[in-house]
Amino acid sequence: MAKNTTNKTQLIVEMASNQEYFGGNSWDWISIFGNHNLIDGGNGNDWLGVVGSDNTVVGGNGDDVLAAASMQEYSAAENTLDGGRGNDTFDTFGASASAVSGVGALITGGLGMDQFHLRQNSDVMLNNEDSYGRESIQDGDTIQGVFDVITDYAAGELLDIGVTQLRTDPMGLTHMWPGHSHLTLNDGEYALVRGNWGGSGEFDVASDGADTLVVFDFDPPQENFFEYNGSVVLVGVSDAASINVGSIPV
Ligand SMILES: [Ca+2]
Ligand SMILES: [Ca+2]
Ligand SMILES: [Ca+2]
Repeated sequence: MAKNTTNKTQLIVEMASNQEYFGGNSWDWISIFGNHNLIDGGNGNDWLGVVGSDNTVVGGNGDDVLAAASMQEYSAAENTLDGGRGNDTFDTFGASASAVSGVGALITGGLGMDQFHLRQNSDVMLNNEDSYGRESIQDGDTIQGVFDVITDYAAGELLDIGVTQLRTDPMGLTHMWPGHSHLTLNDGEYALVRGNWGGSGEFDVASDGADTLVVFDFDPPQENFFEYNGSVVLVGVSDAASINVGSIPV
């Protein structure tokens, strides 16, 4: 399909893979279930959603909603969301299998005051064996998980992660043999970890790092050995005071 310059609203809901969809100048609703697709909303305030992996969603001009849900059981979703100009809203959902790492949604807000509603859950853990037996994380540890990533988070943009209680104590560890430890938060807490994002599903803990990883426990209470956690990398964000955690009004 070629670029779309019509002014007619399109409503598209399809199962597809390896396809391209282009919205026109009006508002469009495009919702695709499948992998390796391109969805470009064009101008207007569009609603664009994908369920699957390796999809690219482009909002373009307008105040768009871009949503990505993972449906995979064994791999990270690796969807790319690009909001473009306008005050865009991003939604992520999904859960990954145990011990999987990678990127859930790679998000670029673009121009405007964007907001982020993130509910991607994964097995967030330390994968360096020397963490075994320690009480908490420290510089030099490597956190692994399926991270959402915001490449251009700007100070004050609203981050809705389902919890609002900042943990000020160091995160605890639940040790699992062989050689890894799960990050442990109380239900309803989030924590900020400074470090350096490795470009995929690894984050190196360093108190003078260039990036911040937000880890959050938005699950209903579970009394298992360990819980999955949400996680989002804020690339290039090192000032905790610039991070605005709250709730997007519905
Ligand atoms: Ca459009
Ligand atoms: Ca936009
Ligand atoms: Ca934007």
